[in-house]
Amino acid sequence: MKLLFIWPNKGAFGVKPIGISLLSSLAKKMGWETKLYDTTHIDFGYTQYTESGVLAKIFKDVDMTPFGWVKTKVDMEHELAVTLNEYQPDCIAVSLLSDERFIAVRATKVAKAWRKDIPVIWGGMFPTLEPEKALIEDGADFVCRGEGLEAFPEFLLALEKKEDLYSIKNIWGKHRGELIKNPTRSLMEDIDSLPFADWDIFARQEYYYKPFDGNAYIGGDYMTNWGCPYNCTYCVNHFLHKLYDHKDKIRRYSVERSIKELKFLKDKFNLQFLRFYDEDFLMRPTHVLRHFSECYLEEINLPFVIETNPHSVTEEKVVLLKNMNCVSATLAIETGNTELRKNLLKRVDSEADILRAFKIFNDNGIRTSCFIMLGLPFETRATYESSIDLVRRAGVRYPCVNFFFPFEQTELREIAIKNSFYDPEREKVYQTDYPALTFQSLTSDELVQMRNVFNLYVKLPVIYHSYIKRSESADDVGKLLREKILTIYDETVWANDGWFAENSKTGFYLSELSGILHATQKPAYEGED
Ligand code: B12
Ligand code: SF4
Repeated sequence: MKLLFIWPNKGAFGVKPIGISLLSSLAKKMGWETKLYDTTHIDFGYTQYTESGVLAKIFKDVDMTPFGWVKTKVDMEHELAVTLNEYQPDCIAVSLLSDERFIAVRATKVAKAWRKDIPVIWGGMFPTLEPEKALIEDGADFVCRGEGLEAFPEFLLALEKKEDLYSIKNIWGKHRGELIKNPTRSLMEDIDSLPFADWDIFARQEYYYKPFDGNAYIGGDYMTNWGCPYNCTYCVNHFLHKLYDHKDKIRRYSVERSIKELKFLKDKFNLQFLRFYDEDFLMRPTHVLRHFSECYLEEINLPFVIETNPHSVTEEKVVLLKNMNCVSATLAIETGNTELRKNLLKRVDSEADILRAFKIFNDNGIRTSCFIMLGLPFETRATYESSIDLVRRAGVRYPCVNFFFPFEQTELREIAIKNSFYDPEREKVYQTDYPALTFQSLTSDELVQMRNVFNLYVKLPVIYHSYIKRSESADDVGKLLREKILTIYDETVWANDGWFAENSKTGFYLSELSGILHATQKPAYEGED
């Protein structure tokens, strides 16, 4: 039997989704042949994250084209139809997040036009959150609601044996015009029993190469801790807690299993770098991290990056990370405004936790990054300035600021709609560089400029701030000033690994900026002829 995975990827390069890797491995274990069709290489007309990130000084400009990071205009419908004809699958498995829905709908139409009776099953975050929309509006025949680790193999087995497809827990379907909603099963307990990730289906280099600090590395994608117990209002986790009746515990691969799998992947794919996707890498007892750290150092010893919550950071854990070759940690700050962070976002970490956590990472020489969401409900110029202020005080080396998007089934989406910041009738696709919400006191164009200069305010001394502010206006003077400020940024911040370093040219920079401002300013009175 043949299974075609479709990953309707809108943006990400350098990634091998863990869900597809595991499901493909499980299917192969059952004797199915698998193949992947994905849209990573297709230009759908959206600004790429890396492009807008370079503009906003979030990333260094690394030429990734030699590693296959190239998007082109492709007729997806034609390309997928060719794949279907050549491969002749028995089932189509689409894995998608919310912002990939529009591509998934197009791909599903192609599949159903190719063969009306081909079973198309959707899984991943969007169908988990909105199964009815996926089935009724989007054309999926089946949906996996929640975890697929046990449900999907059962589904494939039923398909293979031509048995009942409509009474499998987690799988919803349409049968003779009726919606079949099966109950949710508990999460799989023994995740150690899963087969190793199947990366053979990721056959091209663009899934592997990742840029880091100006260079490109062959990278691996891995997750050791599964889940997060918190309930931030903008995140899917509070929905997932309800879905699993609050019985979803944090699951974790044993140290032995992780190390064995990482060693296998490292050797097979010549890995040079690892990215851990645990929502909070440090959410584990210190003794467990110590054991992992020792084994990792001995068997794997690749540089790696993590994400963690300021709440979980301790000096002892960070020292262990440093010893095991952790090169970067990203921590969420989201907003510098305490009221918004605590009461609107319901984050558990305080400002003191944030300041303490960054200090520990900085003191131990691990590169830091943070997430900031701009354009949150109730955002104002003042809340924006408090974010700049907190990121400055925390000493974040590479701040990463993106726009907030109100994803389905989140509490913050409801708040955004109720307070007229977001119109669900005009649903947009998530873009890092354009606000999804609208505000009375800030225009979308102003917000775009605010994102683009966020890091300039954070990194450059206050003496430059009035020029940065003036450069937020996209008139001729603003554009010239911005150009100059970006050069100053390159010479004082990028050249010093993300930390501002005074150089002998400060006086020169300031006189240039002042020159631009004054040369282009019209005199108040030009005299009479
Ligand atoms: C790794 C990760 C990424 C990676 C890889 C993304 C990917 N395509 O896999 C990268 C860095 C690229 C990424 C980017 C983004 N991400 Co992200 N990411 C994650 C993270 C931390 C882990 C995902 C993961 O691998 N989980 C482990 C695997 C095993 O689970 P899974 O993928 O869900 O798959 C299981 C089931 O869903 C199901 N399943 C999945 N597919 C299928 C298919 C079929 C046929 C079946 C039957 C079952 C099935 O079975 C699998 C096994 O149980 C999640 C958080 C989370 N809790 O999931 C956020 C998360 C998925 N990301 C999110 C977001 C918002 C983003 C970004 C928009 C962020 C940004 N600022 O740019 C971008 C979007 C880019 C994109 N469209 O790919 C949101 C998604 C919200 C939503 N409604 O879609 C999440 C849930 C974070 C959150 N807490 O809100 N992300
Ligand atoms: S801490 Fe992160 S992963 Fe956990 S609920 Fe909050 S946003 Fe989601």
